[in-house]
Amino acid sequence: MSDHDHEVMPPTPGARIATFMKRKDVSQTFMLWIFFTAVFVVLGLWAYPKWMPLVLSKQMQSNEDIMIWFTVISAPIAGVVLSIATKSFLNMHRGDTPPEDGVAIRTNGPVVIIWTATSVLFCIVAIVWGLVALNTESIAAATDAPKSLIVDVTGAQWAWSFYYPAQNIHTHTMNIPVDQPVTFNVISDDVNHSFWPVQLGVKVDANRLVTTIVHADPTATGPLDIKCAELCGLYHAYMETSGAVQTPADFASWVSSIQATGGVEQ
Ligand SMILES: [Cu+2]
Repeated sequence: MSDHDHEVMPPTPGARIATFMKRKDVSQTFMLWIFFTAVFVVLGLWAYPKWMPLVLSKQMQSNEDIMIWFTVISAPIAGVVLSIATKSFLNMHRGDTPPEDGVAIRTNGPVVIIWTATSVLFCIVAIVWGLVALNTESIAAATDAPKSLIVDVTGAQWAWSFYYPAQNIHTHTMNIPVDQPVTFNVISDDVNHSFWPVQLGVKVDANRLVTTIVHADPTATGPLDIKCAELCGLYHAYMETSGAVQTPADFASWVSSIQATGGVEQ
């Protein structure tokens, strides 16, 4: 005999919900839902900013914001799935006679409408958010171009190299000054790579014969990890170098120290 057999349908939707919520399995699942939702909200708002890489640019800040808010928005949904799964697991039946299935909800009009509409809404928010960010970024890149520091980035199996045309220096580490927009002209000498200065929050393909351009606005000083984000052969995992977002004075002395040794970083 399952619980459902003795249920008498109350007359109004409000009374039906109240009866539904009084069921022990439902109230326990509800408490689990609150718990898991809270866990994910705390994870998004408190743990992510501690776990993610340093934020050294506007772009990295907006990446982090998106990660945090999407985690918070999806927390109740992950919570529903986990709470039902946990409750089902704890209730698991032992023995030869499985209980009857519960009432199907796939034919329940309001439930289907609510979950479809909610999913559509989330997708639209994500698409609009992404397109607005992309467009804002393109406008900023064009507006900032005249005052940007230019860095020509070359990927080759398996190292990055940099050329600063205005300063006429060749380097294998990449320093840039804070509070000045920077434009990276990225190309490859051989196979496809992907230029990824982690703490700047930008990542762009490095292709042979075609220059790809990416733009960043450094907002804080700190160390940079520069990696390849496209599987490019045997030593792909070791295709990394370092650098820093520096104060303008530190950047200027780094540049002149390289110019003093013939324009090539030792
Ligand atoms: Cu690579």
